[in-house]
Amino acid sequence: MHEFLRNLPKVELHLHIEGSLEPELMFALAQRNGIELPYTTVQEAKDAYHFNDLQGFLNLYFQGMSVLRKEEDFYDLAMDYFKRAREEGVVHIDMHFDPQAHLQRGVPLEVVMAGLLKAKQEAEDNLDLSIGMIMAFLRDRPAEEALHVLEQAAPYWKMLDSIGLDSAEKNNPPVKFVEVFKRAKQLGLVRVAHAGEEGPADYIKEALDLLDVQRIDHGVRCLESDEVVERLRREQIVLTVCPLSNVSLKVVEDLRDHPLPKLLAEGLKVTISSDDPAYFGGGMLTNHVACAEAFGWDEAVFRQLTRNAIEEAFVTTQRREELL
Ligand code: ES4
Ligand code: ZN
Repeated sequence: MHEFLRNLPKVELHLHIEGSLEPELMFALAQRNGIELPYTTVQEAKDAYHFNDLQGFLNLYFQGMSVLRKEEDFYDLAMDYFKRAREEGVVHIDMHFDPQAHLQRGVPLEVVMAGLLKAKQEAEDNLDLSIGMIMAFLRDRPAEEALHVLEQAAPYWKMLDSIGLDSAEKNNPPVKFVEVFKRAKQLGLVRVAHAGEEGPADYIKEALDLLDVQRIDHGVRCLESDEVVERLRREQIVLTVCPLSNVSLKVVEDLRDHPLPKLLAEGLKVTISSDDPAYFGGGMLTNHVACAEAFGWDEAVFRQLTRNAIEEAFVTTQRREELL
């Protein structure tokens, strides 16, 4: 099964590139940029990666990315992950990135975009890996700030596949971002949002109704509402489920208790992603292997999940045909 899963050409729809920053690279970039870290060794950093909830993780995630300052840092961050993912048999990645987390620290949008776009170009030219770009907004920051960043990103609109909504979900309902998503729609941008990870099933409904999103990131709490499940099934809205993330952030206690089998049994369009591989115990292959062990799925299940991801990935028609 491990060999099958390694060789399966996998498509990742839910990945925060800043969450792919491995401690080894974090230390190298800290040294390059003369930045002090709260850890003295790679092992000490890894030992700190135990979370009680999403906010506990976010604190370390924002701390970790403080080493990203220059264009080449963003390039190295992305290339490091792309190479690793390719070795695990990943053929496409839709990558979230968080401009506000960098703007806040005085890193210009141009620096972020230049580094990430260069890595995307190189991955597509040399690694046979296609990359989608999802510019995400931090939902625990004001909507006005998100709107401003969206306008500031005008030179990059045509290079974006979608906008997204991430960070602390509780008490930051989708409705807060209606204006931002309306503007994005007006600009012809696709929209996705995290919903139903730590937040209630209602947030999934809100994201669909008020933000007009094409995908729900996570969405596992949909099972708390028959109405939401029915809606997701009828419209075959894709859920980008991140199994090891859900265990790390205690959305579920143990992978064997994860609702993935239930979501599949409900006829929902499920996919598997890693979310923040450097923080949650591994990338796409590790997530797939963990699911095989926890749920006893056969090859056919993984083929179906991969087909779901290919159908929903931000790729050209030609690339989709190559992947199918
Ligand atoms: C995130 Cl809401 C959420 N979940 C996982 N990783 C993230 N990075 C930024 N927001
Ligand atoms: Zn996420």
